[in-house]
Amino acid sequence: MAVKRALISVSDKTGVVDFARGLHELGVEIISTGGTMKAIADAGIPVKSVSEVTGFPEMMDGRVKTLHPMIHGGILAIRDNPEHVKAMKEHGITGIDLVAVNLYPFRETIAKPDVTRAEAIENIDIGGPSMVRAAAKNYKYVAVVVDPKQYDDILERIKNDQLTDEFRLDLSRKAFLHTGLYDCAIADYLTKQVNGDNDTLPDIYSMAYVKLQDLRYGENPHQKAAFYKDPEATGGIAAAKQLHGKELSYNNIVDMEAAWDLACEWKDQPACVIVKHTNPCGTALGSTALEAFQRAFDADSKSAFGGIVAMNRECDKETAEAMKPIFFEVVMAPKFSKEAFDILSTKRNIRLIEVPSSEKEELQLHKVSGGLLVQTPDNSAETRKDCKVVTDRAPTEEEWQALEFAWKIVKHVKSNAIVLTGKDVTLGVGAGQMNRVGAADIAIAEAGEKSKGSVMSSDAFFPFGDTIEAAGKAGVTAVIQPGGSIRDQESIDMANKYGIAMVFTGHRHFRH
Ligand code: 93A
Repeated sequence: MAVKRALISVSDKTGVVDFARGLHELGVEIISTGGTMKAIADAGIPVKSVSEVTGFPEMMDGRVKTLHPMIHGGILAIRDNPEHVKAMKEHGITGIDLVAVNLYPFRETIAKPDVTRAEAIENIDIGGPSMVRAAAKNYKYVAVVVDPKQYDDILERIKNDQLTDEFRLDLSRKAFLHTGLYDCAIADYLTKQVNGDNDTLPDIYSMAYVKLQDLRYGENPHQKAAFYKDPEATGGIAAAKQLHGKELSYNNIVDMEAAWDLACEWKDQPACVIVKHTNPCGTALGSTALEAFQRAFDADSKSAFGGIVAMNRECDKETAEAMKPIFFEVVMAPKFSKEAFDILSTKRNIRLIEVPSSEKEELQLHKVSGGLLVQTPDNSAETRKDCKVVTDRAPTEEEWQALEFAWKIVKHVKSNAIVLTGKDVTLGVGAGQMNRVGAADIAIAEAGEKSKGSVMSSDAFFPFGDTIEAAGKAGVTAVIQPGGSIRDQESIDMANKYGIAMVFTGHRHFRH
């Protein structure tokens, strides 16, 4: 497709002068709006103002610049439709073959701390999206460019007559996505304006996620899958950087989320988590990253095989050396030292992932057929201050530390969840059982001899005294649980019988 005339109107002026120069050198006539035109003209490149084309000045603070039949007729006309050609002739409309537009910086504006609603509204672009959508609709005759990163490719293609139908269709797709996401950002902002701080979730949940990559397959090889990203997100798993290893699988990413979430529970001390099938099989704190890793691994070295490791501290040389002989699918850390990278990257089957920290609270989504469940994250984090001692004996200082540690972990284990720990290392984890005493039996069996002197956490209350009985027989000395069962007294009596110190948190942490 030959390009004779281009309209350039951009808020982000990155690369626009070079692009205009390139177009000019290829013999393309350029028309442009105020600020863009100035940038191009200042560089000595010939450019015509939109006002000259429309016969109208830009008016109303620029709200009306390009919204005119001389512009939209030039973009939308079907070039080989006699009626359209006649209309163009009659009204002196000249065709526009290329539209390069990027929009008023709405997202950047609302991200500013003290932005007013008026300022945000003024930054809603109307003329820009209209041109982008018009050009995208008429992709058979018009090329639409919304991203400065595309400029060089476009110039190259014009030069080599490679602005093919297929390529313009792809530009059109990108353009509609661009305006669509822009409108979603506006709708989200306005939803927050309407709801204020009243904590309600939006009436309409708009999912504006863009594909990050196709995955080889889903949970199983016969399922198709892809990974999508919130274009606004700067942290979290979707923003993680893979430094080494094979492509991540669907299950890897699910497990990475679980592991990273738990590792981020501790800020002041090195922590390490090893996850299998979304449940932590080993979690530990240490004075160094190495110590935390070794203890998390030793907690259940059998299950750790092929696991996902997440650490809340840089992966250093010593930790990498300790990890090297063991098969892990993924190792995640905020950073890998150069030595650690050199050591682990000799292994072909390990994936090394750096995860940027993310403070943003995201809603949690769960798809059901024909609908979507949305909830705020489970971010309540009870400490001993929130707890009520319900037994004759109160926990010792050592037991309190262990209970707080165990309570943080049980929140990240599938319900029904029972976790046995020491002061800063897990001893047994019972996950995803259909009855609570069953989960306890698994955790106790896993801990073996180490269950003597351990503490136990439970994600929800005990409906009967049987779990505490099992714990007492196994040598558990303290228990943390939400409380709230009509038969709480049965569990309290049982705890007193075994000399167990038990505390209620008042909050449960189901994870289904
Ligand atoms: O205010 S608008 O919604 N009305 C318009 O008619 C219009 N035409 C272009 N915004 C409009 N634009 C936008 O102006 C473009 O999308 C672009 O972001 C910006 C470029 O303005 P300038 O060239 O003056 O910097």
